Amino acid sequence: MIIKRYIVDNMNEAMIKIRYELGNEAVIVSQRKIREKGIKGFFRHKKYEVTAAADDKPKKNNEEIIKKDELRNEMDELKSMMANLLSKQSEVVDNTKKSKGKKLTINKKLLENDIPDEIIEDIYSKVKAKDGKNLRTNSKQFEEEVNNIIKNIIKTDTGINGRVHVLIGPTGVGKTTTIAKLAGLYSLYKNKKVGLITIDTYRIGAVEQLKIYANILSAPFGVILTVKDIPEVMKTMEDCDLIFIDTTGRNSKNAMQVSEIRQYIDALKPDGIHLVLSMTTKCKDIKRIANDYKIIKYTSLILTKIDETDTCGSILASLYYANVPVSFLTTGQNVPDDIQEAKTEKLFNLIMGAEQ
Ligand SMILES: Nc1nc2c(ncn2[C@@H]2O[C@H](COP(=O)(O)OP(=O)(O)OP(=O)(O)O)[C@@H](O)[C@H]2O)c(=O)[nH]1
Ligand SMILES: [Mg+2]
Repeated sequence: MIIKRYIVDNMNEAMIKIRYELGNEAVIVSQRKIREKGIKGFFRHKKYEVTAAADDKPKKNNEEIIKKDELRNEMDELKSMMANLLSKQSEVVDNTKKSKGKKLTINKKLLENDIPDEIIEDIYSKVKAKDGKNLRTNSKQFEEEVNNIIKNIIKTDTGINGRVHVLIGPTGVGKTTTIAKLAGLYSLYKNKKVGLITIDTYRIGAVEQLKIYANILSAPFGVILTVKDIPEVMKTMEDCDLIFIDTTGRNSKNAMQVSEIRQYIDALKPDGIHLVLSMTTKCKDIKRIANDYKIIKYTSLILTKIDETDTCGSILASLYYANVPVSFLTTGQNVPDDIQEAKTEKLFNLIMGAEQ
């Protein structure tokens, strides 16, 4: 308990002083009017003597002050910690931005050429696995390794091995036109006797389309209506060095239609099954088509309409998802000129956008 005496001019002054020094809980124990001693006191105003008591208030106030000081210190500490953290965080953000920036410069070429993220990530992880995690993504060496891995994905199988070749693939990708180009290439430039067969009796005009090319090239021509016709039609082509067989374009999403083509192929037992893919197709669709057609065990890819696209990531996507070599590229509508055998360097340049 603290007891304190105040000499004040009025009670208002007493209350202010008591509250300030002893706190709100202080009580006034006594109050009385007084005069100062001596003759001077007689002429002065009266004063009040007020006695107040409080329960350990000042001590409590001191504790509060101490606690407040501690709190302030802690707050200051927290503030400086926060400031520290924030500056570190912005450093991290800056570094991430920087590393993203660096990665982007290497990715740029791949991304600009529409190479799917999935393939880019796989290439990057292969480089990292090969050369350790220390290789900087913006280094020349890293870029060279990326190029090497892309070149390893590119497989080519130039030329037509064996006698019988079937072209399969989605609708409108250029199967019939490519058969005409191949027939022209091998009969006109490589002196082969070429026979043409179609099993595409589904689409109106499809038979006529190939027959016209056969007539121009003076090549034997046959139509297979059912699987049973195969031996007979093949017999008419006995003297041919090469036989190209055209099929109906099929949406790979329709498994029934794809397996229908497969029945013919199982019976034909061709030496080469060429999946024809247009390079104007989205990479995501190429992935699906390449997978859906795998039930027909295609042996090579013919990539068409290279002339119709500015980005050839679709070439890498085709190779990556199909995992068979590319045999030919076609680059326009002209029969037979707009076709060429696939070469690694050419494909690489197209993929990296170095060649249009
Ligand atoms: N620009 C360009 N057009 C092509 C190329 N190859 C084929 N075409 C064109 O693509 C169109 C379709 O060609 P087709 O040969 O009929 O295609 P298809 O795959 O046989 O079509 P379906 O039998 O209906 O499945 C035609 O207009 C061709 O001239 C090419 O390399 N470049
Ligand atoms: Mg066709």
